[in-house]
Amino acid sequence: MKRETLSLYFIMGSNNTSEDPLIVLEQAIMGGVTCFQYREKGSGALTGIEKEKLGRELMSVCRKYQVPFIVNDDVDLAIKLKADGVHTGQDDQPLEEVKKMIPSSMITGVSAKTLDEAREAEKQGADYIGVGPMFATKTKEDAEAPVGPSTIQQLRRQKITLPIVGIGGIEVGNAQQVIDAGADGISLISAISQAKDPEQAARLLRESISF
Ligand code: 3NM
Repeated sequence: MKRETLSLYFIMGSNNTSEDPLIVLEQAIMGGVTCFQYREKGSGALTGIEKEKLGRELMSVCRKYQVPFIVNDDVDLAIKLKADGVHTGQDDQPLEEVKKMIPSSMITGVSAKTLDEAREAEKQGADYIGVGPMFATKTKEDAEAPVGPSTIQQLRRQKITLPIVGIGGIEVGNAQQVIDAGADGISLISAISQAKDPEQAARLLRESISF
């Protein structure tokens, strides 16, 4: 995948916003979001047919603007929707198994924050890794302590060349630190999903980083 696709990577599920997620996503894309992940997790998250329906609708917004649509964790849903990609965590199905289930064209992302995890992701053919939490976050209920941008710097020093996105607590004021550490992009939920004006929030985030 092109590294630029990861530059402003927006993640959202129905419980990350009090507005209509379809409108939030469209506005975010207008503001410059380059990649989207559908992450339906945590309290009040949709399941079953409702989860699928919202996924389908969000994907059609992405398609309209040719922004890749990636499904978090739910490999079956990614396959069913013909999503552009799937993102898995360390506690989810191993990428090796996921790869056997999905079309070879599908983008695969993995959460990895240690050198071993990053090397394993690379070995198993991940297209990118997500490293976090960069900073304190209230969005993920089971988030661990922040590891900071220096973690990305260390992975780069250890010759991890995979595309990397930083995640967790990223906002306008700290985004460039993540890029300076060696990331190809910033991924975030609340800085856009909770913003009064998601389009403007996305634009300011995009403008706050340079490579
Ligand atoms: N994963 P916000 S942190 C989904 O560290 C997620 O792997 C994380 O939300 C990780 O941008 C996180 O609102 C939450 O902080 C990101």
